[in-house]
Amino acid sequence: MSKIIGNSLKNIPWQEKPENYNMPIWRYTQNPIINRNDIPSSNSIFNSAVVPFEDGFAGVFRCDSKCVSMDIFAGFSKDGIHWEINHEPITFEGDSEVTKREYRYDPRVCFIEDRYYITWCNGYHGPTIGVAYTFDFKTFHQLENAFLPYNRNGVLFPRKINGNYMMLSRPSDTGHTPFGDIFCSQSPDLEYWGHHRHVMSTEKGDISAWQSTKIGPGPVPIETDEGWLLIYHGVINTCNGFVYRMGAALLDLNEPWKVIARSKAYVLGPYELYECVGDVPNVVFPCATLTDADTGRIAIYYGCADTVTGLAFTTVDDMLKYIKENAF
Ligand code: BMA
Repeated sequence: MSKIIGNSLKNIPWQEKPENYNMPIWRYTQNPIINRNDIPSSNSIFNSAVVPFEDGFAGVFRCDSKCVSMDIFAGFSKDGIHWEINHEPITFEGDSEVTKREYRYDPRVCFIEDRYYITWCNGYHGPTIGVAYTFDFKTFHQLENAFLPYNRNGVLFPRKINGNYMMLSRPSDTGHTPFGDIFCSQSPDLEYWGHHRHVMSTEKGDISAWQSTKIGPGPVPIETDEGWLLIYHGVINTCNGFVYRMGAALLDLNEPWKVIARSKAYVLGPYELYECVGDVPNVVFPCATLTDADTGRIAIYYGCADTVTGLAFTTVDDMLKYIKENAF
C-alpha cells in the first residue's frame, strides 16, 4: 500500500471505481460539474483549481468571457461538486506595474504554511507566471512574476524542500507553442527564482507518442511515501491539431527534478463527448487535486475541451501501480 503524506479530508468528493474498469482514473458520473455559462459573462469555464477551505472548498476558476477575454475568478463550494463562482474577476493588490492585466488563465492554487498561493499564466509582454497569495479568497496580494516571458504552467510544491520554495513550469513561446519540457526552479522567498533544473522532456519515439509535442505540469504535486506524484498534460500534434491527455510520473522527494518513474501510457484521454467536443476539441487539462491521506483517495479537477470543468477520481495505489507497470 502506498501512502499520501498530508491531511485527511473526510468530505473529499468521491465515487467508487466502476466494476471491470481497467484505467487508473474514472470520471464522475454527473460530469461536467461546471458548465460553460455558469456565470452570466462566461463563454467557458475550465482549467480551474480548488482547495479545501474552511468547512468546504474554495477555488480559482478560468472563465473566458463572451468577448473571449481570459480571466480568473474566485468560487466557493460546500461539497466540491456544486460551485458558486463570483461574477467579477479577481483583482489584485500590489505593485501597479505587476498587477496591470493583459490576460490571466490556467490558475493553480497551493496551500503553503499559512496561506493559499495562486499561480497562473499571466500576460506581461508575453505569457509568464503570475504569483499571488490570499488568506480568505477575498483579498489577493500579487507578488512579482516568477520568470521572464515566455513561460506557462507554473505549479508550486506544497512545502519548502531543503529550505526553498519549488516551482515546476514549462518555458514556451508567444503562441501555441509546438515544443515544451518541464523544469523545476527554486526560490528562498517566492520572488527570486533560480537553480533551474530540467525534469522531463517530450518523448519523440513511438513508445509514448501521446506526449511527443509538449508536456506541462498539472496539479500541485502530491507527496507520497515513495515520491512526489505528478499528474501532467502531454500533447501530440495530429492532422487535426493538438490532442491533450493526462500523464503521471513519480519525482524524488528531495530532488524533485529527478524522475523515479514515468508512465508511457496516458492515465486519462479525451473519450467522452464533453472532452472531445467544445471550443478546442480533444482536450483534458488537469489543474487541481484534492487528497485524503486516510484513504489514499484523489479527486482530480480538469478542463474539458476548453469549455467545461470535469471531476475524476483515483487513489494513490491505483496511480503508483499504473506508473510502475507502464514505466519506461
Ligand atoms: C494550452 C493552454 C490551455 C488550453 C490548451 C488547449 O496551450 O492555452 O489553456 O487548455 O492549450 O487549447
